[in-house]
Amino acid sequence: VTVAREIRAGLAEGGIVPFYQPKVHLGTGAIVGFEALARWHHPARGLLAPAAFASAFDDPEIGAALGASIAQQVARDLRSWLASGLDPGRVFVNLSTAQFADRDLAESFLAMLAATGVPTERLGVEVTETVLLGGRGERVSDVLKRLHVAGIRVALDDFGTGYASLTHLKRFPVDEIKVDRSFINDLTRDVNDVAIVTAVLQLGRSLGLDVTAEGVETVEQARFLEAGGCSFAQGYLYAKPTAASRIPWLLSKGL
Ligand code: G
Ligand code: G
Ligand code: MN
Ligand code: NA
Repeated sequence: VTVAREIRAGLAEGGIVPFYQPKVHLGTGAIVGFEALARWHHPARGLLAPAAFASAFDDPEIGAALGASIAQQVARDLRSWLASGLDPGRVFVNLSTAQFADRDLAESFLAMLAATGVPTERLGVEVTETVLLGGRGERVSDVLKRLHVAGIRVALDDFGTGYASLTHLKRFPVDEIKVDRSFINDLTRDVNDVAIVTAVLQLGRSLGLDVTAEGVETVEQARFLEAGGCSFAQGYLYAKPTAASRIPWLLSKGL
């Protein structure tokens, strides 16, 4: 069985779902939103993280359907939390290169939100530099602009791991940057990571972009980031990606 076929079956069975990792405000510790991260309840292999099916996101046959399914499920989860009077903040979904094959990606995304009854202020999208550089630069820029104008925030993911990052900040309508966790891991031990993260935080301040640090695992890392002016953080220090069914509980009790 090819992965694409298995994924198609997984989608049909509703077995590929978003988990949610909280994004917290470093100053207050409050949850300001979530990143949606796909998980696959595989019939034989159990709960799979994306590493086990990463190629599917960019599969020309199945990648777009996979992305659309995750976005649709996120919108439904958001609607249900909002209807219960909860404040989930803003939820970011990851967009893959395959999804940009559709020139009407922005319109489809916005129509899906409108049909589900979720305000655009509740959504964000994350794209990596790989997506920006994927050969559909004009299309990507155009789609992101339309989403941005409609009120959806755009985050540049894995910032610093690609190249020409600074050009991207000019060319694409980026609202925030996410510092890759490879720079956060050894932050309190490695002088190079300190220099890089400090520079990214300064860049964010100069350009008026919010910065989220990914992969924050220790209190020391969080303190360093907060002192450097970092706004938001995600990581195991706060919470792992969590099933949708547990989010109302998380939102009402706090971290
Ligand atoms: O959840 P985990 O840390 O294992 O995710 C690994 C990678 O898979 C991350 O880089 C993340 O961006 C990517 N990923 C997770 N869910 C999605 C998704 O719904 N769409 C896309 N395109 N990538 C995702
Ligand atoms: O590339 P992207 O940022 O979308 O990937 C997020 C991935 O990072 C997810 O697979 C998630 O499970 C993982 N992750 C989230 N927080 C932490 C953390 O604190 N430590 C580690 N090692 N991985 C994390
Ligand atoms: Mn991401
Ligand atoms: Na990332």
